[in-house]
Amino acid sequence: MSDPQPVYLSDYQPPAYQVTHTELTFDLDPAATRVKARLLIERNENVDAQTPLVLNGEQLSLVSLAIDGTPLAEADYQLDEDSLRIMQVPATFSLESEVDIAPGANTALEGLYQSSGMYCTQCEAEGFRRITFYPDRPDVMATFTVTVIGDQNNEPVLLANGNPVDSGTLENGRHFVKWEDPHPKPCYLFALVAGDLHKVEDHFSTMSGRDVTLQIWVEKENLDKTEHAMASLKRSMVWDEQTYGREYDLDLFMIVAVNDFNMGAMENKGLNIFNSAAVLTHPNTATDATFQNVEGIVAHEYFHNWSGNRVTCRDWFQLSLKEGFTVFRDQCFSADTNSAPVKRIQDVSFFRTAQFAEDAGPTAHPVRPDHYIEITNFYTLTIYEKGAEVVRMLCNLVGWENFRQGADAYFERFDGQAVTIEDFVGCMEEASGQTLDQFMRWYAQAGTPEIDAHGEYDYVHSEYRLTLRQRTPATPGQTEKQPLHIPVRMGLVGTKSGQDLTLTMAGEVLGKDAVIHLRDNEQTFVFTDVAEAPVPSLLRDFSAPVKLYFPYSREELAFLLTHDSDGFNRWDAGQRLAMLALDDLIAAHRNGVEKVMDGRVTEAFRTLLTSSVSDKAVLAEMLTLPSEAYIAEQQPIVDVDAIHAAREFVRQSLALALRDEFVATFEANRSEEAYAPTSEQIAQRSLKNIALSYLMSIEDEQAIAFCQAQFAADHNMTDVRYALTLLVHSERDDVSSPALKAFGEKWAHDSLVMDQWFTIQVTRPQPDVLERVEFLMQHPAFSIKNPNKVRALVGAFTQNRVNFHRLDGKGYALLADVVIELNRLNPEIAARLVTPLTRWQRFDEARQALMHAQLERIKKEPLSSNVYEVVEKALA
Ligand code: B3K
Ligand code: ZN
Repeated sequence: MSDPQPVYLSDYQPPAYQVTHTELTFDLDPAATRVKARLLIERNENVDAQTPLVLNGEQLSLVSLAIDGTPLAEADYQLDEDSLRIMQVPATFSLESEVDIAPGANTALEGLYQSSGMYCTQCEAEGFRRITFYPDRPDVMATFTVTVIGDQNNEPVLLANGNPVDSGTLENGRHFVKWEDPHPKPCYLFALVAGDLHKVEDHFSTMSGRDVTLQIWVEKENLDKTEHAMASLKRSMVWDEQTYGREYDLDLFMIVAVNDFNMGAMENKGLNIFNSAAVLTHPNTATDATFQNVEGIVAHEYFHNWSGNRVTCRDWFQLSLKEGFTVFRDQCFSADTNSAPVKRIQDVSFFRTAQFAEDAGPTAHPVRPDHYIEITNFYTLTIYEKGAEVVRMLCNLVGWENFRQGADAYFERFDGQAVTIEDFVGCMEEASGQTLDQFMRWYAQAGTPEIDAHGEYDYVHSEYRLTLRQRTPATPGQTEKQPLHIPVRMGLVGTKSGQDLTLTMAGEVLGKDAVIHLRDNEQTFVFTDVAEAPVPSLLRDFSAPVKLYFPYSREELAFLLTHDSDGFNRWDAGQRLAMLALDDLIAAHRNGVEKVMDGRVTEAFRTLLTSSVSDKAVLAEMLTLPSEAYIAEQQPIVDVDAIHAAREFVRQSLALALRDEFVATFEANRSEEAYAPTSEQIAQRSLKNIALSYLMSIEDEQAIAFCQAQFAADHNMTDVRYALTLLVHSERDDVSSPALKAFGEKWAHDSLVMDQWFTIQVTRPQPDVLERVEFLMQHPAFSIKNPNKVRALVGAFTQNRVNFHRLDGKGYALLADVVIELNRLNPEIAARLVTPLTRWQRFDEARQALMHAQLERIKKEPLSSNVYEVVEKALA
């Protein structure tokens, strides 16, 4: 077997043939589903008549093949493992094919497969080629007519994209439904679902007064878990009309929940398919975080109807065209719907931890990659989240009015087309009159830019000189980096007044909050008429996805923590202050020196807890210390034990010093009110629970009693899960075990709750966790074939830093075992799961060797292209 080869963006060629209409008939059967396809095909202009027709096809068993009704002889075509080549075709013709596929044996969850007995599909990016022979590329867009035939008892519900146009009964207890989708679409947006499903139905009246039927299809026992998704869907529809002027375009919009799904959800035209974890909620089974996640994902998939479906990507290198833009849209929706500052803090906090790590590792790639082996490996934080940051910068650069005008032009001009990132940015250039050539480098250059900043106040001339220097570290395959256009939003906070000072540059008054543009490697910005010595507040609201270094003193950070007018930077000042203290403690731990708590952090926390920060959600974020993963990102060599010890020391010191304040905060925010996922309630619960977590870090009797009471009160899953986690993570087995057992017994029937039960126990800091993972992998509620279970148990374990990185290497070996098994069953999930091992270069020599050895062991296996690509990069 030869090694898989990369595909290059520079090799892009338009398709030689277009499919104008696609007719499919599925006769469902787990072992042999017969798929009949009739494709109306046209040769494109200027294509040589001798050009063969090449179709993709994998794992299909060909039954028959005909052109315009005439069967093809074997000599007329070539069939190999992944393609079908027909040597001679007319300029316009219909291609009829019949193939058999085996959805019951499909564990990769790509193409047509079965989940809990029902049939469903996942075609993005290249799954359609496992359904029928087809030009499986997004720049081939066709209208679809689909007939689904199934068993009346097992599959009473038969769904596909668009509108149902016919149905009826057939012989042998079979029946059919015929669907028509009038909007031309690429085949990655095709979907089919069949099974014993039940629906919740609602209606939406669009801005032009059309009635749209909304349906959420679930297994019967989940009918009471759909309310929040439905409400979120309706809010998304209103938001897209009001914010982007975009209306839904079919009479029916369906969401289906399936239990086995590789990702969160999929935006198939008119028939979104969701991982059940990303759509089902109930106050008793889902946490606040899940409620918010569901709202965001429902919105994201709905927004794709325009940013992705009506206007799609020319090729998969343009993936961020739809994903970055749509993440930006869903982030804005959630910010408008809930608390904007908290949404930004949470997004950036996650981004700086996870995307920065990706961008600094062996799989770093640009927002628009220029080559890939397996596109499935590129559904990454860089494509999604960094892509969204780039669109956000673009929006801020041109201003919302121009951005909206550019978006209107984009949707109108390219409706029904498959386009590129240049087409999108071009619309923004046109709308704003700005040239964005340098800005385009954000799409091409991988790695996180770093800005070194320093400032000087000149008392004599009342000037503040701010010097910014940028550099982007080399990334694999990209050693030379060019300067980027980095918008830095900033203010100067007067040290006497505590107020933002007016910014004047070259005689121009910019206001109290302004954006300066760093375009060169180094630039000095001179602010005049600065009446008092300022502390600069830089990169407000995280105005660019960069690392910004400024030599702040702890006093200056404490000052910004209370005085910065930018809520995001107030939070960030707190994080920076905590990081300085943590750095000292990590060093102390490593050197075996006694750890001493920095009193300035304690005082800052006291001020936060006692002054009335009005937004409780923001306060909860400010009281949250940087995560171990984030702290690790800041260290040259990651010392997992020192990081854990330092962070625990800070938590305990704060709890001891501010015990009364935490108790008061906890008690003041308890509530008997009926659960609702409102911003107010969520904020209050977060604040109460963060206080509780500090109290539990010292595990005194009162803290344990608080936790036990909250657990026993069983008021809602957010509070139950929080209390349970603290109890299970406690040192005391008499506290930990009974709660865990009670919860496991109570929720044995609920798969999504059992996922939480897995996660809670394998994220304990105590050293017995690895054995517990091995034990739980044999638990009846676990299945290696279900991605949610794998993530909840094995994925969660790899985030348990002290245990996964044990020095005997058993954590790494366990992960490698699972990756090797999943490589055969589900390559997409295997390739994602292996990520922590690919970061081996970040650790000490002993761990490096252990991780490297496991990667080598994986590499000896016959690998899927997915795992091959990741492991190959990690070992390069
Ligand atoms: N577009 C899908 C991605 C599915 C790809 C899986 N290989 C989800 C989303 O971004 O909405
Ligand atoms: Zn998406």
